[in-house]
Amino acid sequence: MTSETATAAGSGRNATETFQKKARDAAGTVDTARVDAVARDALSALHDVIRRHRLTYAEYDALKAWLIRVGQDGEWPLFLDVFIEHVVEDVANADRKGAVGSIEGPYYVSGGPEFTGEGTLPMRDDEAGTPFLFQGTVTDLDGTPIDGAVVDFWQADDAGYYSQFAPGIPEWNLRGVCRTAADGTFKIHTIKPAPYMIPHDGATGALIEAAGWHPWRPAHLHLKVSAPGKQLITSQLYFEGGEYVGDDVAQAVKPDLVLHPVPAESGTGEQVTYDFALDPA
Ligand code: MBD
Ligand code: FE
Repeated sequence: MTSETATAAGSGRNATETFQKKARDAAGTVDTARVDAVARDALSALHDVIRRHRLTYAEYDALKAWLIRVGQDGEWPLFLDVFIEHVVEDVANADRKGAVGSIEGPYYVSGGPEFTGEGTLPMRDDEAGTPFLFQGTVTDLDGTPIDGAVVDFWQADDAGYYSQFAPGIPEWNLRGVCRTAADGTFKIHTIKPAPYMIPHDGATGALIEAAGWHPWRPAHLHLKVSAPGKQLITSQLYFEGGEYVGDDVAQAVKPDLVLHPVPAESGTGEQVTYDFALDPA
């Protein structure tokens, strides 16, 4: 154990820095008419909520204090990805014919350790959790396997912590990039994650508690699947019968994303086969 403990502000700071590195180039690309239309409607929706609920000054001040705290805790990535991103994802991927998407969330890092065909994610010698083989084939929409497609994979550990966002975990723990073999297949050896409580000792948790909601997400795997000439898909996978599959705080579960694992052929742990068909770019 390290002396540092995982805190919402700690993971929030890392998530904010990670996003700022990734998003620097996106600033300034939105045109004036679009900002006018969207910002006007967003504000007008909020004005309507204030009128309908007859918001008091005390409530307005509580909101202001809370918004300030979200920033101070570095929790804008967490709050937005938990409560807003699922709708953005639905809109963005509505026209796809292939693999079903889900939200990215705040804890993706590019540049994970790479392997081809089959490999084991970096993990500690005593990594807790049921051994789990996640395998499948990446194809185009016609079902033709894609050689060298990329399955970029990340997940929380058995205690619900992500490497690089909680302290004391090896840098690339439970993260990795698998290139498919010539026949389009991938085999990723990992552990089965546990249900996951989003960091809740910060501003996002304060809202959840004040509203009487819960901070849980079902156990999930994260991935980005891509290949040259194809659209990258960002998704998540869940486990049949898992707690919170029907009640995800981030509303990011879809029926097609629920896995049905079976006992592993190796005799140890579980395995599942899940295929991805990629839409053309
Ligand atoms: C997560 O692990 C996650 O996947 C999302 C969407 C939000 C917070 C934490
Ligand atoms: Fe997650």
